Amino acid sequence: MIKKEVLVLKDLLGSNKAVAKEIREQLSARGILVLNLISSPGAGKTSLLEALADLLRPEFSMAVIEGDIETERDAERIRAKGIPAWQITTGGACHLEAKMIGKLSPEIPEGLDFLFIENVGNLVCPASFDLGETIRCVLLSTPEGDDKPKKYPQVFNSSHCLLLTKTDLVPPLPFDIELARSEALEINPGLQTFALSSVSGAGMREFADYLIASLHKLRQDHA
Ligand SMILES: Nc1nc2c(ncn2[C@@H]2O[C@H](COP(=O)(O)OP(=O)(O)OP(=O)(O)O)[C@@H](O)[C@H]2O)c(=O)[nH]1
Ligand SMILES: [Mg+2]
Repeated sequence: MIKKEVLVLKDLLGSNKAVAKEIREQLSARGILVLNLISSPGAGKTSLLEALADLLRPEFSMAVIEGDIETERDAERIRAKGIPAWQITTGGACHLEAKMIGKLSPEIPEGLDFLFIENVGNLVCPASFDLGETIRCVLLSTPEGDDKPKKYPQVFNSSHCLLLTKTDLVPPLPFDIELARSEALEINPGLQTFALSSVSGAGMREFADYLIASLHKLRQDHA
């Protein structure tokens, strides 16, 4: 029984990987930088996107795919900023899968610069599912505690960048930014790390510049 379940999971991950590869190839060839944002519920993913919208436009265009278990609320927040957004409601599933993104691919407009995918709030399951992103970002917010990288290593290990969010709350919160950063880097020395706040704006320009540089690199690589 256990062996059968393991085989089904292997099969699911294998077919997800194949679809993700196709999405990455197609969207990269179109010059679109795809980002997958992963975090616990409430770490600040939608707030980050709202703040980024102000920094990236009008020079760059962006669109957002929102993943949630229920409600259209996050997509409505993004649309209120004048940004196209699609909401995927999983009805209980704790992560997005590549086939869900694949279904939306034909609707993604030509000439788009950035496609952000906000995953379902969960620090565990989304780590196993490639969505065809070029950059995977894990967000860790200061109220969650600086011990999380060592406790949930897979998502830090599989990400390209780490965003330590809500830095405006330190102090009074006893979150050690350098400890969280160094423990995440022990797990994955290649991580690009940023400490930022969507509320105060601290660190946001640096992150936006990283995104813009990554977009230029993607286009050079696919020229
Ligand atoms: N102080 C502070 N609060 C923030 C910051 N970013 C987000 N918040 C608050 O944190 C709460 C959750 O923010 P969201 O952006 O909705 O978080 P999320 O990760 O999108 O949440 P889910 O989609 O439900 O997983 C809201 O009350 C935000 O106002 C920040 O940089 N500083
Ligand atoms: Mg959200």
